Amino acid sequence: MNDRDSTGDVNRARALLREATNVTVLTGAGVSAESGVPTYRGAGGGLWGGLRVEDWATPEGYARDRPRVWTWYSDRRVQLADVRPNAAHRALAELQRRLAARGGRATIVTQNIDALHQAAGAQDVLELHGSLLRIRCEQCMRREYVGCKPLEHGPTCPDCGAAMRPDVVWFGESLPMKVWHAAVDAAAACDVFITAGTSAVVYPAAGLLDVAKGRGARTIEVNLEATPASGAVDVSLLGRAGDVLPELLDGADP
Ligand code: BV8
Ligand code: ZN
Repeated sequence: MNDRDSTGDVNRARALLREATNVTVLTGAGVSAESGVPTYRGAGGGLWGGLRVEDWATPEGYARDRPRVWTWYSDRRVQLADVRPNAAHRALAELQRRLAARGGRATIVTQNIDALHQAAGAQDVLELHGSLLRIRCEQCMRREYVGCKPLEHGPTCPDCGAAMRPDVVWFGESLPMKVWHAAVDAAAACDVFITAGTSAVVYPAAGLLDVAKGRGARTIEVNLEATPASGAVDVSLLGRAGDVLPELLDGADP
């Protein structure tokens, strides 16, 4: 258990969840860290296969060296075959079930591209930055599920013949609009907004906290360390997401 000196904060967060009927959760790489997926920055953050995300997860990086970027995503995809959801993912899927059982709703909005929320049983996950497990056509946007299989270079689109690419949002690229609008709606409609395992530096995702606060939601952060969001939330819980999130569900039904 964490050596947090304020279990009172956990009780406050639990009380907020108990009274909530509509919860929105924004997750980042820290929620998958305990599954062994490296984070991008912050505590324990690392490079991906020696490549800086900001240099290579960009249209310029792709134009510079398509095969290298395909191999980079292929390696990350193949690694996912041995990765399982952790207690944090399972707790959020359970939170969805418990809220649904009492006529409420919990929406999971993730920046992660590892599909681990879905693997843990979460429903209707909003993937702001796409997914490692899909590729899409550069022209007609046809999407294909490829799972964890290695793909050293992109196939061509069966519909229009154009090149396919990883179905991942790169820096400087806009987010999938339908997903983004659904995420903004979920942040605007919730009673409680939880931001978990994110360094809160990548926008527009990090701005969802402000949308929720602006509409009067109470806010909770779960992270190993302080982030730019910490000063703005009602309750900041320092600890591992795999410990803290299940703790929020412990005991009384939130
Ligand atoms: C957009 C997919 C506009 C790729 C990612 C200059 C030029 C261009 C753009 C910008 C610019 N300045 C700002 C921008 C906007 C830019 C941005 O925000 N940049 C940042 C770096 C300043 N954003 C964009 O470009 C976005 N698009 O703005 O479009 C636009 C509009 C219209 C038309 C055209 C354009 C697109 C952003 C998406 C980029 N793609 N990934 C890939 O992964 O290969 S972002 C990348 O960072 C990941 O997706 C990741 O999800 C995201 C955020 O990182 P986190 O999830 O927070 O992970 P991180 O490692 O940072 O932190 C982990 C946290 O967990 C830490 O706090 C750590 O303490 C904690 N932790 C660790 N272990 C645990 C834990 N917590 C709890 N428990 C643990 N066990
Ligand atoms: Zn196509």
